[in-house]
Amino acid sequence: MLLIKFGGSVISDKTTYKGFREDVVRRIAKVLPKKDLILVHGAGSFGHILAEQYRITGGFEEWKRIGFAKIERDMLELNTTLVNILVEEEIPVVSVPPHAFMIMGEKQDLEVFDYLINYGFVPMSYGDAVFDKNKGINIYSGDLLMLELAKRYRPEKTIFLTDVDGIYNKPPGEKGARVIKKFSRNRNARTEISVTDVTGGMDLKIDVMKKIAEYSKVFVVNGFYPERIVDVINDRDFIGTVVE
Ligand code: IP8
Repeated sequence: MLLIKFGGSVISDKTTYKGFREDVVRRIAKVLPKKDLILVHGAGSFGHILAEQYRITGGFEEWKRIGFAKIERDMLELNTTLVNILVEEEIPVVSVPPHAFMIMGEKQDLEVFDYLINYGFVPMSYGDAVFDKNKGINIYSGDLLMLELAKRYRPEKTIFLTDVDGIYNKPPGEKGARVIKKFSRNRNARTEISVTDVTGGMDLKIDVMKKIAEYSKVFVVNGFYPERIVDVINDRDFIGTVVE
């Protein structure tokens, strides 16, 4: 079993509201296996811009209602666009929208994933605007969903597709920045990479990856080079980071 997350910055241009990277997604779709696969995608500019504008993580207030509705709509649009491309490649993807199966702060019911997997489908879920037991509404990050799925299905490999070459020792682009090939889950390093994700950015991501590494081998690979996914799948030397 393979668990893959399409990072929001891979599938969308994070600076342009709903800027979709169709060419990138099509190239990735061509190298994905057609079974024993669970997919999750991030929100990118289909979710984070409005989530910040409407301060969704701050909980429910009347004025946020339309913002919440717009995020739900935009995430469904992004998800459907992805599903279309993957189904064109003959991958039997079935969409599982988080707002319909989970409430934050409550036990989540992942049983539908069991059915999908047992019947050979490829479940595709995502980071979403969801209901929250305490705050009313909230944002559920695809990274946290990755953790739940890794715990439940113990995939052999978990791959995070990002817009950089892996986990760096310092922000990519800075002098001396290099990709860390093996990142130990016991390592305490903090990155200084600044991102505007409402769901916590790179530090939270690394924390989640370290937790997932308890259940699965975790890889961080640049999604703009799909051949690197093929290398990881085939146990070949690859450009990226392994968290173990
Ligand atoms: O991009 C965030 O999911 P993520 C979901 O996986 C929204 O952190 C709607 C902002």
